Amino acid sequence: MKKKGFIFDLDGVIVDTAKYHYLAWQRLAQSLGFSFSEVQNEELKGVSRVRSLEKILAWGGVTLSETDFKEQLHKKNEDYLSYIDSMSRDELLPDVERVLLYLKNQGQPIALGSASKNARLILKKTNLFDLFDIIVDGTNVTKAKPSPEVFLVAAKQLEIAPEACIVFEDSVAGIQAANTAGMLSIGVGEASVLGKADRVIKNFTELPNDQLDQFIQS
Ligand code: B16
Ligand code: MG
Repeated sequence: MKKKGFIFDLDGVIVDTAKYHYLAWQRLAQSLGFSFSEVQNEELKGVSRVRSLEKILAWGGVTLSETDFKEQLHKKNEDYLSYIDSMSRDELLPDVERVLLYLKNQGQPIALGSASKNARLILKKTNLFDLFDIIVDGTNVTKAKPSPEVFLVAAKQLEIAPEACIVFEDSVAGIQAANTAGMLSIGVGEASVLGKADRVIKNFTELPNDQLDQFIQS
């Protein structure tokens, strides 16, 4: 059996947490006296916590001292974690567990490639932790997406060549990262947003097991 490296983003691909990041950031912006649009929010997906706050403050024309910046980061994460706290397995995105289990049963290497520092917590909460051979998250990388670092580190740890890796991503920055890494990029979401991906699916119901077999054999 051939082996491919299957690399999954977390927020917006495995769990429906992108909406919680949005709510928490929006609440933070409003507390500073402005708001931002859903279109702008697309630019925050896959982007690190620090970089996200820098972008939001620039949109609102707000400057903070280093201490206040750190405090806002902390507050945002506390707010986000309060949503995560009441999250259940119902928030797994459609068919993602079927895909993970099928790949696992086929002996395919599986990695997480996420910008989130909360990734391990969320995987444990949703009982998916053990399905991953490798986890690379915001605590393991120095360069955020669109740098390919997170996916290249995952490929290296899986011991699979980048050209034999398939990345599932919901963010523009993540698709760019996968493309730069020389991997097959599968966008999960809207084709109008993820046009640079090699292929776009709305969700995993569009990837039946025979399509996964084709990825493995290709
Ligand atoms: P945290 P992903 C990313 O996760 C999110 O898309 C992005 O919105 C978030 O700012 C980033 O993680 C950092 O997350 O604040 O939990 O460390 O999509 O790369 O799995
Ligand atoms: Mg994501």
